[in-house]
Amino acid sequence: MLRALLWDVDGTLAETEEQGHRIAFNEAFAAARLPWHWDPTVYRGLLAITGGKERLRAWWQQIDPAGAAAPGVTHRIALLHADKTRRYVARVAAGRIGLRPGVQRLLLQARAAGLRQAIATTTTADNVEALLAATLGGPDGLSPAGLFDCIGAGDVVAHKKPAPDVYQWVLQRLGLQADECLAIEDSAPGVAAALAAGLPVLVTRSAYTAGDALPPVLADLDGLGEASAPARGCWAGQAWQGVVDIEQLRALHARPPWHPLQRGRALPPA
Ligand code: XBP
Ligand code: MG
Repeated sequence: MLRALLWDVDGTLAETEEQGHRIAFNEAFAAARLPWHWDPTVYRGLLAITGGKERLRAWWQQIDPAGAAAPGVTHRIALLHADKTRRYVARVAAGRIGLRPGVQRLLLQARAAGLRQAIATTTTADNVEALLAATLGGPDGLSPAGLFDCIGAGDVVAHKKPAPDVYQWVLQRLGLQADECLAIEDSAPGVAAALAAGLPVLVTRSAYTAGDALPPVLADLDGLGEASAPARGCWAGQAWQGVVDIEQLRALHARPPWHPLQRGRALPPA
């Protein structure tokens, strides 16, 4: 039985990578007088490394292995990343990043249907709070605390996605088994983390992951869809187009066995 939706953040709730993180990294590089710039092509490659501090270290090692091994690098990365986080939070707080189509609708439907909801992300907790406050909060808005039972973010676990740790951390706090939940993800590291935690997965591909090779999952779509712009993709092994709602998610999740589908053997039509 489906009891909870576990949401990824970057790329899933919002197109934060291109509209927020990449720009904030580049602004932090300029402010630190570093001759670094991550254009979209470079950044796409760097997204294989999850976590901003980890991404910075990998980049440093790539372009300057000796410098990256020097004393004090961890501290410099921490300072650079803290500045990047401040800049990202400011962009989000200024309303420059909105939720992806269908996200707010599905969050509200899930709450009305009595499903529990949680966040499982590699991004910094401050970034998540800023995004939720800017997009859902406000005088007439939703309280993120009222929507999410648990927020697993950033350094709450030692090993970020594709390790399953953040999903396991969230499952433990929710007191739920993996097969009582559905993870909503957009990227290869995120899908790998969710599958490694034993979760059924729905993918809503984002701008940076639209063409990526991903393992088979319950549904692999280009978004959640709205009536004016339905989502397209693969649903339970079949070509599909429509608007993702809670009843469909319950049916998808309840359709036994979903494990073979995620191992790549498509089920026959229902
Ligand atoms: C995606 C990420 C994040 C952000 C950067 O996370 O890899 O690391 O790119 O965030 P997810 P920080 O899709 O799991 O939300 O700089 O705060 O680490
Ligand atoms: Mg993501």
